Amino acid sequence: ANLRTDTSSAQRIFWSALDDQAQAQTLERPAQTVAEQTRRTVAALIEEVRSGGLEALRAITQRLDGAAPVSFEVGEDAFAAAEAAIDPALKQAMVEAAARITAFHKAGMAKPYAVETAPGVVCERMIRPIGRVGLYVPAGSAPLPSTALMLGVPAQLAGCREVVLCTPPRKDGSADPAVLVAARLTGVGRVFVLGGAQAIAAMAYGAGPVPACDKLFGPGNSYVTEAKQQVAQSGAAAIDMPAGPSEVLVIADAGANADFVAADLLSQAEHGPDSQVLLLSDDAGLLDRVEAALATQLAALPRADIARRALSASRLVQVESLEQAFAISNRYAPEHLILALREPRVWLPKVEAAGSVFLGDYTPEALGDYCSGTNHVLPTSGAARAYSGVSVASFQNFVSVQSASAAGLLAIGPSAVTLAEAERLEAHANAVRLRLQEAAR
Ligand code: HSO
Ligand code: ZN
Repeated sequence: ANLRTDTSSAQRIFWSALDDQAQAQTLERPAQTVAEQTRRTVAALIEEVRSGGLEALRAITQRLDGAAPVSFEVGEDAFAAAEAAIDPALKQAMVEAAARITAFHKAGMAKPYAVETAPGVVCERMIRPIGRVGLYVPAGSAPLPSTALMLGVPAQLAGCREVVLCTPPRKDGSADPAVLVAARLTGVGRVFVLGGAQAIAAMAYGAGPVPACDKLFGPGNSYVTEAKQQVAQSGAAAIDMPAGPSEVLVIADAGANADFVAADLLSQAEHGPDSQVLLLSDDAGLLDRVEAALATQLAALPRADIARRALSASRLVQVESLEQAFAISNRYAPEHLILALREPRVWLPKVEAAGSVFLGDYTPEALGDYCSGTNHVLPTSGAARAYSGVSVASFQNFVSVQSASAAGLLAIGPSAVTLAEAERLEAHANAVRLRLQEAAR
């Protein structure tokens, strides 16, 4: 049941032929354990930035990126040069994507509300932007200006007072021009050409020109992810969500287009060798066709090496029914879930846990990655069971407010006294009793 044709193709699996343990193994993400070495390296970098400030940022950047900028902050001239340098078609595509991301995220914004919970007792919830936020836009194997849009737009809609962005330097020490244009488009205030764990440390603690931020957002390599984890743990800054390698799960029926499905699997696989790709289908023929299409399409990809490595750890699973496929998907809780089904919307109620769902043959994940309007910063590694993708709410605090009149206190105060007495918290009871006496007079 566990056929492996060659190292460049995904494993073929018959779900029902597997015992419980093998099924669990099939859905396991590769070990996410951070090497002790990585943990220590990151801790040392954070400490170096904390104690050394600007000088430390220079020394680390010289050491790791091979360039020592005098100033890490991107100036007006660099923004202007970036505007001039990028293809107008790219600029236009980013403008349109930003507009759609804005439209979708704005429609989903929470509203403040007030409820009278008893006569004379009003409870409210007000919304405040998180003051200072730090966005990280990776540029490892490829710069991701789309990530600047995905983080910048909701930060702007939330109205954060200060939005800073860090992105790693290119070989010549400058930032990717498209990332700079994307940052400007979304109203990011300050951009620093600074990458890796040192950027996360700088945004968490403040270092050199980089201000300390309340919350940090964005994807990154294992050092960035570990640094976010460490600054969050120490209480220096909050973070958006736990992060792991990107992943997609496709559920396809017999009528699915094998070329489309293969292309979607490969678009995830090309992100990195550790990307997760799963295909579930109740049709063996479809799985055969996708397997063939994978081989053909893979050969023509510039990032074939990366995609091949990701594919070798990926799985094509034959299921007995689409119901079974949804049960497996919910258990796996994928970051991206593509429903390559004839009636995808009919199946949608079955989805219990997923970061973002793509319905039907004409909604590739790549649309959501760039420009449908949804966010592409999403929970990975099964976090979708309890975490949601980035939204405006990720950049806001929700503050509750209550106010009671004398009548309101008389109405609910006795309950508070009873509860306080049950908990043997006499001062609590007194705080209410004193006022009850006063209000009753
Ligand atoms: N699929 C990635 C996002 C991305 N794709 C950016 C292309 N650029 C993680 O959701
Ligand atoms: Zn992608």
